[in-house]
Amino acid sequence: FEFERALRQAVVNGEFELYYQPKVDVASGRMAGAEALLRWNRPGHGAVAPSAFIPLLEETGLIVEVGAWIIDTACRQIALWSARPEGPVPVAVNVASRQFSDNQLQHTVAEAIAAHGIAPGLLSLEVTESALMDDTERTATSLAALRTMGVKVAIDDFGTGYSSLAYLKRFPVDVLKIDIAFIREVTVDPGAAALVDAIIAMAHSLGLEVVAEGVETEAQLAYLARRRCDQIQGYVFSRPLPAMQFQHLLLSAA
Ligand code: G
Ligand code: G
Ligand code: MN
Ligand code: NA
Repeated sequence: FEFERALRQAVVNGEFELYYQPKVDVASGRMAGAEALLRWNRPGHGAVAPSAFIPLLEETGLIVEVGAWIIDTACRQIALWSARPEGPVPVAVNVASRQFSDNQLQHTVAEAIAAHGIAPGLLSLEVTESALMDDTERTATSLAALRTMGVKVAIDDFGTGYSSLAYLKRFPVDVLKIDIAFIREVTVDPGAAALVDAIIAMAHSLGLEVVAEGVETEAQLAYLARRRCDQIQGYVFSRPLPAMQFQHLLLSAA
């Protein structure tokens, strides 16, 4: 409970920070965007592991308030990078299922886009399969409204959630992100490789882009390039970085 109180204070005290992990276009090798990842610098404790506080933010519902801060902060960063010669940079933020539950998400996103004057297509939302399944009607309505605004939608951790693919028709999306578990095995397990091949083929036949997550080795990267995966994200290129360091990388790669 002390931890929960500290989390509530963290919002007020500005202890949260967004890190940005590059997404790289496989064909050209160029940076194609970033995923924003939440970090908590807890005074007296240092950086708290995301796995130690993000689930709690979701369980307590604090993620709705923190999520609004995340969306606003990402949009401010998009505006800053859009004004630079090495920009613009499309940025993806993660959205938890709790953020769909009050129908406020569209308004939160619309306000942030307007406040910072960004092109809506530079923002995308990453939603896990299980979050999509939590409250299907409401989530489908929200996502449709967001896509009408021009915001992009990605399915995160694809392949780990539900076996039914029917929802790909129900939730019109733009991007599939292949879960790290498949990428980890892709060069050693023929079964994982077959699944990765199938996901890429299916995504492309549906007109979706595919991003591979958690790419750590040159061998994984080479495999994904042969299979025409669109983008990769992972330690092979870069860890998540503070905004300034991301910007330096952007400049040196330009
Ligand atoms: O960042 P990794 O950096 O360790 O993140 C761990 C987990 O926390 C991942 O499942 C990631 O999707 C989730 N996560 C990271 N940042 C955010 C965020 O801003 N919002 C939500 N809802 N989840 C996040
Ligand atoms: O669940 P989601 O995909 O939103 O979160 C991405 C998570 O993956 C973050 O925790 C991020 O730090 C982590 N990550 C990013 N690249 C790599 C990688 O190459 N290897 C591993 N093990 N984790 C990664
Ligand atoms: Mn994600
Ligand atoms: Na993921």
